[in-house]
Amino acid sequence: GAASASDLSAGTKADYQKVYNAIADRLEQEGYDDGSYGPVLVRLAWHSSGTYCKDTKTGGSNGATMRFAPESDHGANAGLKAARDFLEPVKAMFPWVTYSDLWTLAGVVAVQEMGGPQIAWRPGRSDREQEHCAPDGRLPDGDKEQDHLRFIFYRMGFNDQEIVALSGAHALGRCHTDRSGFEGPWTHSPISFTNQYYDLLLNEKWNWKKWNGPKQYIDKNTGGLMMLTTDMALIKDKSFRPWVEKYAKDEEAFFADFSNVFAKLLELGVPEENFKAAEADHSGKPYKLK
Ligand code: CCH
Repeated sequence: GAASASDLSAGTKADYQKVYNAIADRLEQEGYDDGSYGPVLVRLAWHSSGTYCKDTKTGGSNGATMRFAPESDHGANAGLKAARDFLEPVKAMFPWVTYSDLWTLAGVVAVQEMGGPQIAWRPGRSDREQEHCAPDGRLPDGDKEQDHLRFIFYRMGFNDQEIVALSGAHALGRCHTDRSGFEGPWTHSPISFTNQYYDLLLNEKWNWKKWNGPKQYIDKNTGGLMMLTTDMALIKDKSFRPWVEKYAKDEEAFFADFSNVFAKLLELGVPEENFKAAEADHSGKPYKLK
C-alpha cells in the first residue's frame, strides 16, 4: 500500500515507481523551453543537494529548504520556481512523498527519461523548516575559474574526476538571460543526455561573446552554443582535462561515472539511518526505478 506521512517505513519500490511514472508522464511539454522540463528538474535536484558542507554537515538534499526565502531568492536559484511548480501536482497526487525525496527523484527521472544512465536512488529524506535554509554562496558562479570549482565541490566532498563527471550534465538545458543572465544551450541536443558537452569543449573553437551581458563563450562555427568560464576551466586545468578527454571518447565511461556521482550528490547530508527507515524491507538498498 502507499506510504503515509505517519508511517515512513511503508514506502515500497512500487509506491515510488508510481511517483516516477507521474513525473515521467508530464516531462515533455510543448512550449516550455526545448520541449521538456527535464533539464530544469536536473538543476533543481542539483541545487537542492549541492549546498552541502562536509565539515559542518549543513545543507544538502535533506530538507528541500529552497521552498522558503531566503534560499529560494538566492541568485543561483533564479528560475527554479518553474521546476518546483511543475512538481506541485505530483506532490498533490502523492502527499506522502517528502519534497526532498520528490525533487531528487525528479532529477533521476529526468536524466533517465532523456536517455541517460540508470541512477540508483533511495527514499528517506525529511523536509525541514525555513530556519534550516542553506546560506547563500554555496553553489558555483559561472564567471569563475578552476580554483572556485575546487573550493565549491571539495566542500561537498567531491574530487577532480567527480567534478568533471558532474559537469557533463551541461549536455542538458540552456542558460536564460532572465535567470542567470547568460544565454544559450551548451549542446545541439539539450533534451538528450549525451557526452556531447565534452566533445564540444575540446573540438569547437570558442570565442568570447560580444554583447553587453555577462562574460561567456560562444562557438565560432554556429554562434548558437555557449560555454561558461567554469566550463572552459575544465580543459584549461591539467588535472581536469584528462577526464574531459576520456569522457569525450568514451560515452559508456561517462555514463557509468555520472551515474555514481549523481547518486552521491543526491544523498549529500542525508543520515544513512533515514534510508533504512524509509524502505519497507529496511535494507537501505537503492531502488532502480525505470
Ligand atoms: Fe549548471 N548551470 N552549473 N550544472 N545546470 C546552468 C544550467 C544548468 C553552473 C552554472 C549554470 C552543474 C554545474 C554548474 C545544470 C546542471 C548542472 C546555468 C543557467 C548556469 C549559469 C541557468 C539559467 O539561466 O537557467 C556552474 C557555474 C557549474 C559549476 O560546476 C552541475 C554539477 C549540474 C548537474 C549535475 C542543468 C541541467 C542546467 C540547465 C537548466 C535549464 O533550465 O535548462
